Amino acid sequence: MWGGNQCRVVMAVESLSNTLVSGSLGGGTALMKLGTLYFVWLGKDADESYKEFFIITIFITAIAAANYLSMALGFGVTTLEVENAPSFVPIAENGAYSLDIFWARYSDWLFTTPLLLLDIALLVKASKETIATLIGLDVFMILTGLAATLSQVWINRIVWWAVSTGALIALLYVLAGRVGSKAKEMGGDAESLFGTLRNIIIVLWLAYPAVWLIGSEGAHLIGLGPETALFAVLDVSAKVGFGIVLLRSRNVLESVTGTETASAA
Ligand code: RET
Repeated sequence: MWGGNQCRVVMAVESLSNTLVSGSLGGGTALMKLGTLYFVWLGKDADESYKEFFIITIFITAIAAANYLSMALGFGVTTLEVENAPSFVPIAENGAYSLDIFWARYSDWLFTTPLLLLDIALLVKASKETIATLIGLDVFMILTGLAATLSQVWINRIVWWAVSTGALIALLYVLAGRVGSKAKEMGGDAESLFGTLRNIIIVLWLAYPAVWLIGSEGAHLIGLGPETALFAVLDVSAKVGFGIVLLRSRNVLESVTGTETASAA
């Protein structure tokens, strides 16, 4: 049995973790909302020819703000019983534990990750086939990631995680390969803006499966508090950071869409 002191330490750690969870969700909501307002303001005098980039990016942060709000208010959360966990999962007792799942992450990512890819694909005027391939792989990645998160037998969680990670690697391969060569054809500022956005995607997106694996959804090496904070930093950087880089490059958007009018004429 635990003594009073140990009990107090556990309670202190728990309340610290709860603070980190609610702080990250509240902070995430606020930053996504601010990002949305900033993009609306930036786009107020955007030309029709490149307005689509503003519309897509505003939806990305607005959808994320709504999903973050739902998690912060406790709506986008559910509890799951996991069994047959290996002994290195610290919270498992006889292989079983109950897990808080933020399903609203997936309803966020299901819509916002395709929109991010659409932004970068439209920038280099990728073909419809390439856009369909990217978005198909992306939706497959998020839905198999959801299967990982909702699986109740521990090893199945890891199997689905591996399937989802395979889709992410294929997606990044298409982005760097096929979409990259389209960017090379365009050259100039468009190519270098593409390079920056592609690097943001490669670095940040690869961190998601890593956080999932070490976090509460995988091996539970870090608790729900740090995991929620890490996801919030990744989400804000991958959406608001990405949007700032893209939408503040108005001259590039102008030149990309300007060429389109010229070549159509
Ligand atoms: C999961 C778990 C299973 C394995 C993989 C994942 C990848 C998620 C990614 C999410 C990207 C989200 C973004 C949000 C924008 O803010 C589902 C975590 C591969 C890549 C960019």
